[in-house]
Amino acid sequence: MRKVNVAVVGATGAVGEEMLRVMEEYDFPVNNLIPLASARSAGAKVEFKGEEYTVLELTEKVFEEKEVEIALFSAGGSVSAHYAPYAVEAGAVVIDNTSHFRMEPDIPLVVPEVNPDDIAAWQNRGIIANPNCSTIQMVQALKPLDDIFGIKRVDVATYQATSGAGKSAMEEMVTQMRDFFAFKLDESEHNKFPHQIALNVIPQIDKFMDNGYTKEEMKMVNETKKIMHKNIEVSATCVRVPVLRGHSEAVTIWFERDITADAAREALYNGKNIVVIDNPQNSEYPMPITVVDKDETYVGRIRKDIYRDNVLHMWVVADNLRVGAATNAVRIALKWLEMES
Ligand code: 25A
Ligand code: L14
Repeated sequence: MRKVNVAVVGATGAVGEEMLRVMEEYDFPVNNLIPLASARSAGAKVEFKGEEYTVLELTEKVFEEKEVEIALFSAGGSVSAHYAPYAVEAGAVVIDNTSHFRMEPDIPLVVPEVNPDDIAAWQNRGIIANPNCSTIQMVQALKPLDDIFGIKRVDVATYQATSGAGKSAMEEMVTQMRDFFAFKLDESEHNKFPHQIALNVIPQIDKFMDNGYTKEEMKMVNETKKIMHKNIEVSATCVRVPVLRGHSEAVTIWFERDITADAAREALYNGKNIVVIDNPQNSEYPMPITVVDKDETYVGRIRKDIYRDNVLHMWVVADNLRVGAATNAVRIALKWLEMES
């Protein structure tokens, strides 16, 4: 595979740091690595394949100056909105982790295990969007089931880690835990979350919309349909839990055809980048601590509905910074390279 110049925008953030690690592990064919962040971090060092790289400030001109061919963006929606067009103008393909471009009809929204062929539409605007973390792990587990049994409807409740909201959100939770043990929790601050997150559970991620759902919940609704090319009914309740890393989901699926737990397990065993851990008698099922640093999506607690033969329940867990962000972006980049070379 030919070697390319790769920029990581947000290289000092929770997802950006993970992108460097995943590219290293996948032996991504990097010619020159260009780590970019805000002026706050310019001059900082990051390590990649045993070498030190200096973080540069993100500017409108840097993509052209450094002859960037692939630009991985993970520095928030407003940063992508402003700078992605400059990267495209300079001839790079942008793989964007934010929600900014996802629902634009001419921009592909890709999970390589589910809709790899959509990458070809990168030509339209020079941009490929990376879905929301909770959506990625869910559609990866839905795909092998949909192929055989036909999905009509999905009801999901998420248990989302603090790292989804970035590094400073993880720090906020750890600070509150420290304050708890110093008997100072009532003085502890919260900026990243609408309430204290340590020793708590918050049924709100992102802002509320007029229909009573949050933006995060509506992302799962809209993105699932776009990725799966199918008008599946989705209803989501997204909840923040005091976990640093690893999103969990309790998923209820309504099928066109009747299903058994064994048949579902069999289909999932054959799913791409899916690991089944389902031995409840021995208390074996995936948990956030099971999936840290893993590149697969884990499924357990697979069981049929008590009342209906066409309804199944399961538990889906993945590392949100990897499967839900960095790994998916790097897999898109590899597929893009394969197609373009
Ligand atoms: O704007 P949004 O959409 O609400 O997104 C908010 C955040 O979500 C994360 C990411 O947080 C983003 O900033 N994010 C984005 N996509 C994500 C995804 N798919 C995602 N999280 C999960 N899944 P982050 O903190 O992990 O990473 C931020 C990175 O972006 C760089 N950055 C920010 N603004 C920038 C910018 N780069 C260029 N131009 C800008 N205007 C950021 O670099 C980081 O690499 P940095 O230099 O700003 O931050 C370096 C370190 O500084 C700390 N820090 C962050 N904010 C502040 C701060 N310190 C002081 N004051 C602050 N306000 C952090 O610890 C950071 O690591
Ligand atoms: O849309 O706060 O990709 O957990 C992913 C992380 C939105 C916020 C996205 C979180 C972001 C979400």
